[in-house]
Order: sequence, then structure tokens, then C-alpha cells
Amino acid sequence: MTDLDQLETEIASAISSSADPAALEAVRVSALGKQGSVSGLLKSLGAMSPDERKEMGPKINGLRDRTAALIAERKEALDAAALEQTLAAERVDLTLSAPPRRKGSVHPTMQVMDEMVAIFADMGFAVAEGPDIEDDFHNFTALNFPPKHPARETHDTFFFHPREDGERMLLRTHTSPVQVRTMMSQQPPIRIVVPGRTYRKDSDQTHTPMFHQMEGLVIDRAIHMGHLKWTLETFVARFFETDAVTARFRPHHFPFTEPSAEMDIQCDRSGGEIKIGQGTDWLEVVGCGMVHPNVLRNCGLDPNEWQGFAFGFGVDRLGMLKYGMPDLRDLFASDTRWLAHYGFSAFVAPNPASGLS
Ligand code: 2NL
Repeated sequence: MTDLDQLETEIASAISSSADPAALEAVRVSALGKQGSVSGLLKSLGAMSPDERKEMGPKINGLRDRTAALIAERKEALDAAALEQTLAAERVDLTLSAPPRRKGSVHPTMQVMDEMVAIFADMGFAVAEGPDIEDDFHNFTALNFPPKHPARETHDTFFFHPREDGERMLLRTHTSPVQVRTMMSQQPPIRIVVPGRTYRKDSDQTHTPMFHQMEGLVIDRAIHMGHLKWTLETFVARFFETDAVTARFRPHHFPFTEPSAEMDIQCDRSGGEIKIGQGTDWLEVVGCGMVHPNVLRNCGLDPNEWQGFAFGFGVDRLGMLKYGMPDLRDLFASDTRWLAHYGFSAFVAPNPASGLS
């Protein structure tokens, strides 16, 4: 056996025994690569005599061609085997049910607003909305805030830089400017609730710089505090889904109402959670009062002809009470695990006939 035959036998055996593409590639490099054994033989042709080259040239080239063909054949076989193995190992079970899709949920504050609107709409209230960015007149002056009232200070209210005309716009500190706009643009009777975002420079365990309010306003002839009392008591009973609540009105002060009051409802805090409609504790739920004559006049209404009542709820706080959420700041933390727990289905809109929540 010549040296060439010997080399060819060795290469052929290395090719047929290479078990994967990487091993085969190593064999190819050792034979046909730049430093490979067959390549070395091809290079040696240049140094031979013409006769020798005539004899050895076809033999070495033949060796090179047969080696390349063997490698190609082996590569095809290895690739086919790898594919077979993948097909055997990776099966798709078409009977398997699809993994659950992540669903969003309605934020508790929005759910509570929807519940409140559903109840007030059932009583005949319309919903009114207005801008978050307000001017001094609609947020303070029309509402009978005296010129030096602390809420007008930059300490309590977010002000923008003054405009060219000197007007300092602000983030509304309550939704009342929407009621002012409604009184100035519509003839009474007026029955509206105003849900929306409000802003104050407050930040601690029970206050966030942005929070949600729902105010209400009723203007008609001969409206009195009895109407206010029935409206709020009926609302609270429906909201907390109890037959009756015991409420008390504590005297209070707001610049925009006279008289003013805060309404508390009786509750039981003894068991850790708050139970409405029983017990000996009191829970503050809403501020309210009869619309101040100055406010009516500022909005173009004659107080001798029209009277009304108004109220304001803190929506975030009311939701915490109803759904037992201990920390106000969780409402604004955007923690998806918390939201999945306290959130509501988007497919069940609250309405007073089928239940609120
Ligand atoms: C509170 C108190 C209240 C009003 C809001 C109001 C609006 C107009 C005229 C008169 Cl345009 N009053 N709103 C009245 C009483 C209380 O909110 O502490 N809410 C969280």
C-alpha cells in the first residue's frame, strides 16, 4: 500500500467515524484546510520534476476530490440524523390548552367613581367635567375664597408660571370650578355630579399630591337641607349596600357653603375591619352645605330666586373604606400584583339594578 493509499484510508475512516458536524469539520480542516495533509501534498507538486508531477498530480487531485465528496456525503447524513432526532424529540401537543392571557383590571378608584356615578345617575344627576388646569376666578374667587385665604398660597396649591397677561394658572384644588362653569353656562334647575382629578401640595400617609373628588350640585327653587340630607343618606346606603345607615351632620366651615357640615355615618371598627350600618363609632364620609349666596351671585344667579346644596367626596378615601385597603399610597403605586388583587373586571359595569361590585 502506498503512502497515498494509507493516508486516504485514514481520512476515510476519520470521516466515517466522526459523530457530529463539529468532529467532521475538524477532520476536514486536518485534511483539506490550509495546513491540512492533502493540501500539503498539493503544495509539494510545485517542487517536483515535470515527470513526477505528471504522475502524482492526478493521484493527489483525485485524493482531494474523493475526500471532499466523502465529507459532503457524511455531512448530509449527519444533518439528516440531527433533523430526525429533533423531529422525534420536539412534539407539539395540539390538545394542550393555551396558557392564560394576562388581563388588565379596572383600577379601584375608577371602579368607585363608576359606582358613585351609577347611583347618582339613578337619582337623576347628570355628569359634568372640566379642565384640570384652571384660573384663579373659577377655582377661588367665584367660590367666595377671601383674597388672603391660605389655599391661595403656593404652599398649598400648584401654580404655573405667570402668563404674559399676569394670570397665574393652577392645578384645580377641587372639582368645584366645574360647578361654577355649569352655573354660568346653564339655566337652573341643575343636578350634576363632577368626578375628576384634583391637586394639592400634600404628601403623607393619608394625602397624595393628586387625588380624586366627586362633588355634587343641585340648584332649583326652594331647595333646602332636607333634600341634601335625603340625597346623601340614600347615596351612602346604596354605596355601602346596606338597607339603612345612621348619619349625623357636624357643623363645619367651607367658604363656598353656608351653613356647612360634614356628614358622619355610624360604623363598627371593633373587629379590625369597618362595618357600616351598626356599631358605635363614626366615620366621616362627605363635606356639604347650602351654596353660599355670594357663590350664586358670582355665577349670575339671584339667591332670592335660586337655592341649592353642594357636597364633595374624597373618592380614593371612600374606596379604601368600602374595599378595605389600608394605605392610600397603594392606589398610586402601580404595583400590578396589588392591582390584580384589588382591581375589578372591565366586563361588569356597575349599575344599581344588578349590583355595584
Ligand atoms: C370636602 C368638601 C365640599 C362643596 C364641596 C361646592 C361647590 C360649589 C358651591 C358650593 Cl360650586 N359648594 N362644593 C361644598 C361643600 C363641601 O367638599 O372636604 N370634600 C372632600
